[in-house]
Amino acid sequence: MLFQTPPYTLIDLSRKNDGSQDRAAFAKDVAAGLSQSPKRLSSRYFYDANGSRLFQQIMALPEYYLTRAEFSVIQRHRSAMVSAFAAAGFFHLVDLGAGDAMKTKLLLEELANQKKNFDYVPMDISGAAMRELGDDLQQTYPELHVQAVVAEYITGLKWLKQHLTERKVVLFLGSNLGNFEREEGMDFVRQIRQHLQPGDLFLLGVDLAKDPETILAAYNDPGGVTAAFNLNLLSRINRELGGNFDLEAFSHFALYDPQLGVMKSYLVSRREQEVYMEATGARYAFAAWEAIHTENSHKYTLQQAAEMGNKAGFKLVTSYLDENSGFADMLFEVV
Ligand code: AVI
Repeated sequence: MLFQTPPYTLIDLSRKNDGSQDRAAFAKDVAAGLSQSPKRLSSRYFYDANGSRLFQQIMALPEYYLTRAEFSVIQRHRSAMVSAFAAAGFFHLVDLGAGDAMKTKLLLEELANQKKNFDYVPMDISGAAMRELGDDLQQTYPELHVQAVVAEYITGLKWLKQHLTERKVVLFLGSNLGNFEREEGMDFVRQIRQHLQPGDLFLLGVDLAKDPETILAAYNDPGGVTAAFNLNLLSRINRELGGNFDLEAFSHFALYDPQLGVMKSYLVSRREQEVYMEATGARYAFAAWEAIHTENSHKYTLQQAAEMGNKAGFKLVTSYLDENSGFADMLFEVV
């Protein structure tokens, strides 16, 4: 579906339903996750309106270094990044999971200053975010050609391959790769590669392995914003699936495994209890101190991330780092 709103175009490839299919899939996943041992819930359900608002608050926390670090990477290296992107003339700048494009705007500004020849293709599952971004860019860069795509990653990548024939520079920023399991992350990078052509570029945001205390603090802030973000998953089940979770009876628990390089988040049941969910008509039993695993945030060494890119069919061009060498935007080229 195409909506012409000059000068930006909104391409909506999202699955159209009244929400009942999404609710049924959510209920099925929750029921499966709470019935297995150990229990788990997927972090992809964090991001309803409330969860997205809490994530915005997390990004502003002093302990959550990731967003500032990547911002600093782009600020320090934007001139070199833009020169690398535009070295072979016109390109499509594709922004996977663009959201409000807070960090990408630094690159857009630099591209505009250097008068580079490109167009911008933000992609996100949130239609509201893409409309807001389109309107916003229309004000700031009335000359910029923007095609905002509302789609899940793979649908968006397919559209890209079919509809955009010129050279592409794909951004996947924000350490979003870290929320995939290692194998899934590898598969995802491979999928990106399969939708690109030799000469295309891929800029990947990677939170690097560092002092475990620094990482742990980022996911365990004393003000409890991360705890509220994690617990919102239970509130969401209450709101959307008719659950009766008592939020006081669960607590957020986070731990970092420095050998595996993974930050793990849990919700721990503070007592023996049963929770009922209208959507399934079933009860789920919790022993005292039984935990639900809710999120993994994988950290990478530069070497691990480079290897992943190589295995997927990319060649590492360079790694742009922040001043503490704690976060990298790694530039790969399709070979
Ligand atoms: C979205 N993602 C990269 C965040 C992360 O760091 O794993 C989500 C998050 N979870 C807790 N705090 C932030």
